[in-house]
Amino acid sequence: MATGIYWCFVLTGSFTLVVSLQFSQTVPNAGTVPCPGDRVELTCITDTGAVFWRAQNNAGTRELTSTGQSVMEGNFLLSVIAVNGNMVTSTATIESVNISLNGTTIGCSDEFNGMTDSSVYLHINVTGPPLLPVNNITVKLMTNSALAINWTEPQQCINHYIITITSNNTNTESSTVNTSSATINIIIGTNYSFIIIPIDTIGREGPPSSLIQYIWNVPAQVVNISWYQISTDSVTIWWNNNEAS
Ligand SMILES: *[C@@H]1O[C@H](CO)[C@@H](O)[C@H](O)[C@H]1NC(C)=O
Ligand SMILES: *[C@@H]1O[C@H](CO)[C@@H](O)[C@H](O)[C@H]1NC(C)=O
Ligand SMILES: *[C@@H]1O[C@H](CO)[C@@H](O)[C@H](O)[C@H]1NC(C)=O
Ligand SMILES: *[C@@H]1O[C@H](CO)[C@@H](O)[C@H](O)[C@H]1NC(C)=O
Ligand SMILES: *[C@@H]1O[C@H](CO)[C@@H](O)[C@H](O)[C@H]1NC(C)=O
Ligand SMILES: *[C@@H]1O[C@H](CO)[C@@H](O)[C@H](O)[C@H]1NC(C)=O
Ligand SMILES: *[C@@H]1O[C@H](CO)[C@@H](O)[C@H](O)[C@H]1NC(C)=O
Ligand SMILES: *[C@@H]1O[C@H](CO)[C@@H](O)[C@H](O)[C@H]1NC(C)=O
Ligand SMILES: CC(=O)N[C@H]1CO[C@H](CO)[C@@H](O)[C@@H]1O
Repeated sequence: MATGIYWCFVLTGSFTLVVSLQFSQTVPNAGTVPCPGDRVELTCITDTGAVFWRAQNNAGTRELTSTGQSVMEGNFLLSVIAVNGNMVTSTATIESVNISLNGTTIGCSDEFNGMTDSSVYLHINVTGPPLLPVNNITVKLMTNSALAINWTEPQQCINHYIITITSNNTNTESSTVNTSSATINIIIGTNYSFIIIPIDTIGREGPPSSLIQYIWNVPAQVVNISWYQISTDSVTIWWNNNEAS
């Protein structure tokens, strides 16, 4: 994944000096693809007393050596956060990553060699739009005027959901929730259908659930409600009329 320790053997005369370079994404955790708008931080640790960044479309090298040093290079803020002997810990940060930075590369090296580029490169990943509809939909009648619906988040980076509620096949209204559950007020004798659409952190819509639910001819006193799931995203609810008085 994005993390690793890269070893580099430098032959200097008669002895071998082992130099290590550690370069990985540290915010969010290595291996986690950031959402658009997230802060992204890459950390590079060298033990040569200096860190060499290549952040500007790989053109040009920026050498940093002392604590507190900070410079804007291309899309990255490069900083040295700690120096301990020859060990230099440096970060490259994007405060708010956007999709146009997807695939941007940045290199880090522990040495500067004019002829050969010894940098290790990482490329910035940013999540694409939501591709999956919500799943594991559960419907539960709370009272005879309130229905609780919940579902599981289809993937990361979902900011909120839009629930479209259609009653008696005529009136349609939308409701926004930022949890994966909702309580819907229902009126007896009304048929309802619901569609849930996930929206990500920058407003991109995911696919709608094909959730089609109907509630019909609800008696005044509901004594037995049932629901069944036709598929992972389709639920039909019904009341058992016979048991209502
Ligand atoms: C971005 O994704 C590629 C391919 O999965 C991976 O090799 C690379 O390490 C990732 N970059 C970061 C910073 O995690
Ligand atoms: C994406 O972020 C970079 C760096 O902050 C900025 O230069 C660029 O204009 C942004 N692009 C868009 C489309 O917002
Ligand atoms: C970023 O690139 C990867 C492939 O390298 C792609 O899967 C992903 O959808 C892209 N993200 C955006 C926001 O386009
Ligand atoms: C949805 O609610 C039911 C109880 O009504 C609960 O058992 C289930 O774990 C909940 N699912 C989610 C994804 O929260
Ligand atoms: C509700 O749906 C049922 C089954 O499709 C239908 O028989 C009934 O007439 C509908 N009621 C209303 C008020 O639309
Ligand atoms: C969404 O969550 C925030 C807190 O994270 C809260 O202030 C806001 O009221 C919520 N909005 C909705 C529509 O639930
Ligand atoms: C739906 O139709 C039924 C039967 O005509 C009616 O009793 C009920 O009030 C209607 N519901 C709404 C929300 O208009
Ligand atoms: C609800 O109705 C179903 C089907 O008629 C029946 O099998 C079930 O036992 C009933 N549940 C209760 C709690 O009455
Ligand atoms: C908790 C739970 O029931 N998770 C299921 C949600 O649906 C997916 C498939 O759509 C299942 O793989 C999960 O086990």
